[in-house]
Amino acid sequence: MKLLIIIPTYNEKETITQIITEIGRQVPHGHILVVDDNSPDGTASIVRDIQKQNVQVHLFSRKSKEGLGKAYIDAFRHVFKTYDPERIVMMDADMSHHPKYLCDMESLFESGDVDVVVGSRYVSGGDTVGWEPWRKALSYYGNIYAGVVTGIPIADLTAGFYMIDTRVLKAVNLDDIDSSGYAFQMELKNLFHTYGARFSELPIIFGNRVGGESKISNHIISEGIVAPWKIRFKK
Ligand SMILES: Nc1nc2c(ncn2[C@@H]2O[C@H](COP(=O)(O)OP(=O)(O)OP(=O)(O)O)[C@@H](O)[C@H]2O)c(=O)[nH]1
Ligand SMILES: [Mg+2]
Repeated sequence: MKLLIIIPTYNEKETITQIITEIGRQVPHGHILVVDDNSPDGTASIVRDIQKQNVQVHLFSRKSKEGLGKAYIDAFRHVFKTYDPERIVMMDADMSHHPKYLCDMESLFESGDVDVVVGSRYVSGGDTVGWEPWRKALSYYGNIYAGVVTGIPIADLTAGFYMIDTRVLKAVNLDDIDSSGYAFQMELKNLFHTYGARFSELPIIFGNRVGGESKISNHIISEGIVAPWKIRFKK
């Protein structure tokens, strides 16, 4: 398997069909693994229906919602054992990370000198559209703050859209991560950076979710404020 796209879901029945269809259009060779935390809205049963028509769609059902970080780490271990793809994509289910960028991410890999491509809002050509001004400012200044505190040379440290060489993901110690949300994204990038992974940031336009509800909580925001200091002291 060359490419496996992991999509974590919690109550994403409104967008899951759209994102799977669009991924199929953009990268027909890609396999998709939906990692669902027993969504009460029945997201998993929609995926099971899609699986009847599409053998490239897979489902990993978890018992309960434990946050994005735990869902991804559990899924990575399952993927290493079950599929072992050449490259892994991490992306949200709500169409904020548009599948049209997947081909460009793959092209960046073809050069042979990239291990991790990050879909970035904060490099030239990238942006966020549809967010309220407070959220845009929180994300923009939050990323500057995180960059200064951690020293990691990535403009979008809270980005959740990646294409990763599986060898790099296998090489880092995922047990080092104990957070979710924005903090998880920063900790994961820190592991790649410490390992010496070669990054490339692809400019993306991050759109507002096209349906369903945000899972952001005050806990996720406050964890994100503390995370850069935890990373700095770990280094
Ligand atoms: N499996 C799983 N998925 C989750 C969990 N929390 C969030 N997600 C998924 O992670 C992705 C990102 O969550 P979002 O709520 O979209 O976070 P966000 O994009 O920062 O916030 P919005 O812009 O408001 O959508 C979505 O696909 C969610 O369904 C969780 O606890 N378990
Ligand atoms: Mg979202």
